[in-house]
Amino acid sequence: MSLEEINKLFEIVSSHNEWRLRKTVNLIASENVMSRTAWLAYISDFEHRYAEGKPGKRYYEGTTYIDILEPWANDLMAKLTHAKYADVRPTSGTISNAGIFRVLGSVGDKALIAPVQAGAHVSHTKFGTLGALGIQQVEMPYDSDSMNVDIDKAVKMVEEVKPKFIVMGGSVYLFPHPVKELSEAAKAVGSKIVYDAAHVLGLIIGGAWRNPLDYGADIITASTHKTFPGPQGGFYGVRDDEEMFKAIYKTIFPYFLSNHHLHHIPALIVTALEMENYGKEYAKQVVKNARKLAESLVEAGFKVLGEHLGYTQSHQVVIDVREQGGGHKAAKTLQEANIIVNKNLLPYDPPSAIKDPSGLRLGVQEMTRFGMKEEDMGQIALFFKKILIDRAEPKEVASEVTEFRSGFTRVKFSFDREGIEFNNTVIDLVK
Ligand code: DSN
Repeated sequence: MSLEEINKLFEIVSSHNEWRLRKTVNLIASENVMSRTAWLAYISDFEHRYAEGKPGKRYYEGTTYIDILEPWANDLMAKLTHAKYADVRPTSGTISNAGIFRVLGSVGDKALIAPVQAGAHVSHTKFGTLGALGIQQVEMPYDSDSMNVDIDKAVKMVEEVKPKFIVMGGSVYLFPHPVKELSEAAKAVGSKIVYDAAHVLGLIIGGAWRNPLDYGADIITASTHKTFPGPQGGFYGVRDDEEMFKAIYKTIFPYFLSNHHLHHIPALIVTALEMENYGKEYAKQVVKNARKLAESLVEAGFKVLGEHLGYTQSHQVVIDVREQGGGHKAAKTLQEANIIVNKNLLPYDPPSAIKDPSGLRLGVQEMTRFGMKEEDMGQIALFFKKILIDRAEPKEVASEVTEFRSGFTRVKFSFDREGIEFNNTVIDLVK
């Protein structure tokens, strides 16, 4: 290992940082950025430590401070999501789902899931965590008009199949799944409702998306880094069933985790406190921006899904780019122009189109966090037109995008400018 190699490493890391945090407009719907305050809490010695077991009853010594922080994080997340019990140890939303599915079902049992066309996440399916646990997937019917679960047919399905549990919530997620509408039927046959709020957690906490736990869901599960702008990680909250919570808690460790990632907990607390203070304002702006982006893209000549439903109730906008060469080409071209998006299957695409689907999924949460408002969404739509419809040279548009982005470099809806003193950060102690 030479100094040259280390320098090269830092050059790559700093190029990435500058590219993604300064030069590009990021519209990946599953990402976000932490505030500076959260980031400083994230880089700590907790990164190096073990704390298997429960706060106060660990298998390791040296856990004095994490034993204060972990219950604090659990209590805050429970309060913000209206759960009675919460657990922030899962290292991802999928690990949360694994623990929950393992407790609610056994090999051969049936689970009802939202249709893939209505945005179900791969972990809910036979191709992901559900399949790995040997639980059978029964997909609820899709209604293309409401772009959602077909409620009447799904109620009948619940009554007939009597699944152990029902999973709603999704990854391509414009409109809320019908939790309330299915909850009575679920209760009547003893099925639990699991709601995967990975994408919409920040909107739920900010009051811009209905809270599934208030509408009959038994468990909420999520990742903590999408519309909830925290460190990468997972969490779950149980509405009120203590026995169920205890069973899931005992399953996450040791079945799906040994150590959890302690360093994410202080940053999670900062983000949760930011959401408690600024979440309402942030979530409202996210949804306003998403609608405005959809309308502006239509004005610019794009086909945006869900027009008859007002395009979106979330942070996402979904567009059909077949006329612009398909999802694969459009996403690559936008990247050359410093706009980062992901290609996505649309409800009418066959699964085989995964490598070159018809659509793009866009999310406005990160740019909203950096302070963009409705007029900025109009500008983004104009960039899309210039690149994908007018076919301007993407590399030439790239500098215009970076110039535009230079007006949005500070994270808003955070404590970053509240005069917090940062003492004994790792950066101070290891110098
Ligand atoms: N793959 C993530 C997303 O982009 O939605 C979810 O895990």
